[in-house]
This record gives sequence, C-alpha cells and structure tokens, in this order.
Amino acid sequence: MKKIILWSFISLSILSYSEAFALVSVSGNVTYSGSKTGDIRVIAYEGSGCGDMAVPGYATIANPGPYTMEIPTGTYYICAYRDVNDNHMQDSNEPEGSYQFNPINLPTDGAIVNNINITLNGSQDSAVPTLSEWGMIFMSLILAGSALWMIRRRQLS
Ligand SMILES: [Ca+2]
Repeated sequence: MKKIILWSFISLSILSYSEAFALVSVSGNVTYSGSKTGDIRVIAYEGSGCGDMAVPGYATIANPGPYTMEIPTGTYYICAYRDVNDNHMQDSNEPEGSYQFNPINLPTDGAIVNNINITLNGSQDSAVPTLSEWGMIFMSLILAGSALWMIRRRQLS
C-alpha cells in the first residue's frame, strides 16, 4: 500500500512538473519569392510588436517552407526575416514579414497552433518590370495590325 501511494505521488509530481513547463507548438509556412539567400528565422516577440522583446522560442529554416517552434503560453507577434549576412540580427536590407493576424494569443499549455503563415517581402530585390518575349510579339502584332488598318482606311477614302 505504501508503495502504491509513493508511486502515485511520484507520477503526480512528474505530471505537474511537465505541465508547468508545457509549451505551445506553433507552426506554419514561410513563403518568399525574392532572390536573396540565407537562413530564415521565425521569432516570437512579446510586447508591442516585431522586434520588441524576443522570447527564447524561435525557428530557423534554410529555405522557405514549413517551420515549427515551441514557445511558452502568452501573447505574441510572430515575425520572420531572412538573415542574408548570417549575423543572427535583422538588418534593414533583409527580407522580412509578419503573421497578418498578429498578435496571437496562446493561453493553453500544450496547444498546437497551425497555419501561422508568413510571407517575406521581396519588393526590395524585385527586378524592373520588362516585357516578356510573348509581350513583345503581342505588341508588334498590335502595331502591325493598326498600321494595316490605317493603310486600308487611307485606300478607301
Ligand atoms: Ca542579418
């Protein structure tokens, strides 16, 4: 009898211990269409926005795609950037993005939160808009067509 009580006490304390340190699993997808390379770091921030107070939980992925991180319960701004110069800091010229419904509230220990998707901006390294080959062919067809139409109009009058 004593053994059973002791064992239930031990298992109970293990249970409450693991519960006290339970984390929330946050996962999602990072998309990026630009040409810059480097590790993508997804970070949870407390406080008033991205870059305010980082929490220990974060995720690093080599390429755009799925990430998962474990963070304590709380309210967070989930943000990401591509660390082009690999200095583990977000610099001004590096692609960045944040979850569109920030901040997220994670009140439940052990919860699993999916679809915290982030799109990194690619505007700074996007190319100057140019006509594609098909665009050029289409443009010259319009030009030739309107020239023919004008010639015909002149001949008719
Ligand atoms: Ca950096």
